[in-house]
Amino acid sequence: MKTLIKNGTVVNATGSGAADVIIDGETIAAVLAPGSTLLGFDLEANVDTVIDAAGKYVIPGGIDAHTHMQMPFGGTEASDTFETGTRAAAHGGTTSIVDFVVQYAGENVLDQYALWQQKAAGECAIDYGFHQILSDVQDSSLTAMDELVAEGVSSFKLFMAYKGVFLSDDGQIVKAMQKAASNGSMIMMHAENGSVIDLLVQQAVAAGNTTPYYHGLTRPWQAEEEATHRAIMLAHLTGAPLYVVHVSAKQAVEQIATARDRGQNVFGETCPQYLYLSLEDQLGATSEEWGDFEGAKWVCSTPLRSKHEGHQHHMWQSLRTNDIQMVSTDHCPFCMKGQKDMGLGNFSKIPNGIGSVEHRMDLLYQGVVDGQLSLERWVEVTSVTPARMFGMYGKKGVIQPGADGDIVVYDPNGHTSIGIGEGKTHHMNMDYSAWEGYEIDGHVDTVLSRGSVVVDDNRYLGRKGDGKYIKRGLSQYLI
Ligand code: DUC
Ligand code: ZN
Ligand code: ZN
Repeated sequence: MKTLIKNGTVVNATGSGAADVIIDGETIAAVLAPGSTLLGFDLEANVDTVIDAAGKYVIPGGIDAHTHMQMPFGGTEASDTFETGTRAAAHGGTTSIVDFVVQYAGENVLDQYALWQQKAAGECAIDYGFHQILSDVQDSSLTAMDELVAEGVSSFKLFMAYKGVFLSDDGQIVKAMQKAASNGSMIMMHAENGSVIDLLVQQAVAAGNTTPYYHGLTRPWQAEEEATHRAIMLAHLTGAPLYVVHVSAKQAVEQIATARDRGQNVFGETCPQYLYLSLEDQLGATSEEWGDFEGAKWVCSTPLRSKHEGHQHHMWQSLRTNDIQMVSTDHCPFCMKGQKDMGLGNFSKIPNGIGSVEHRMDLLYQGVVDGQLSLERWVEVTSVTPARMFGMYGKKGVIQPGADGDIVVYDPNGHTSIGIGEGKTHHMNMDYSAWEGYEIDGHVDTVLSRGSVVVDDNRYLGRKGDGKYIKRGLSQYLI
């Protein structure tokens, strides 16, 4: 099967220009000047499929390096399965995800890894890799870290919050960091001070402050800044590379920027919710159906921040200046009915998470339209850097000969209405959209995963099980 994508503007991180792309089987075979013949060969007559991308961008498929499909969490399970979540991702121009194997305290890391491989096998619409969550860091977890790196799991997420569920104490964190420093893997950190948060939550609930808004107030930016600083210091002590996930507070960004200026291997990820949504949106949210519980739709951790404190502006700026390197979603969807509503009368029982895997490429493209990012930086923060950060670049994250044929044809003159209301839609397994009402000045037209068209003009043409496991290497940012 040979495909020619002609007349488009190919966008890589290093620049963009008119080019035709030929895909042979699953792999990009050539990127040529528009209308080229190859040694006199009439390309168009010798391929099976021609996609006309005139007036459109041809970009490397999106890579969402932070998703939680069917994750058991908060007394329930994230509502997207590997099947539904990866299909939704494909609709939105994401052709690879990196999800998280979960090891809760007391569980065996390698058993959990085998379980997650089973859960995903034969289910995914697009390619997928895994990070490994470590909760308690047992001796066997440390040896498992070496084995997992050989399996292509080269990054390990630790938590400084969620005591009794995920939290590792500082000694456990240091042990895992020492191992990462020795085997070249990446430590990912959920950086919030869990003890402080637990106390504030307890006090708020005791005082009768139980609506979703208090979720944000009891997870203040100081708790994020403090934990980010501590994680950076522990990484410095051990020599481990550190990737701080879902950064929402500008003060946490400043900690990351300072460490980077010092030459430390510290990286930061933010998510669309911290670029667009605020605590005030959550406070003001009300509906006939849910009253002030409507705000539960946006309960996630780290939480939304106040728009009066300048976090959103700072986050866009940090993406431009590379103080923050990339954007993932932390896709962790829950339905309002039967899941989020477990927290009616007590916000601390609301399962934490927002679903965005389908909308990341569009929401970040809107940043290009709004003058927040260049076209190339859009591709960089959504595809190129995730590929480099997590050992996939070359195959993923670039349009060049030898790379996988993971390509999105994006129409800058198209339009996307996000949500679930009349005439709008999404494909995530959720009974609401955290993004309802967002209008995007662009559209994902055609999505190819390893050379096969999986989405065309909003129609899904792939099959579950098309997606293959990505055996990742070490981060390409480390020396
Ligand atoms: N934050 C969330 O909002 N959901 C899943 C886990 C996390 O850290
Ligand atoms: Zn987290
Ligand atoms: Zn997460």
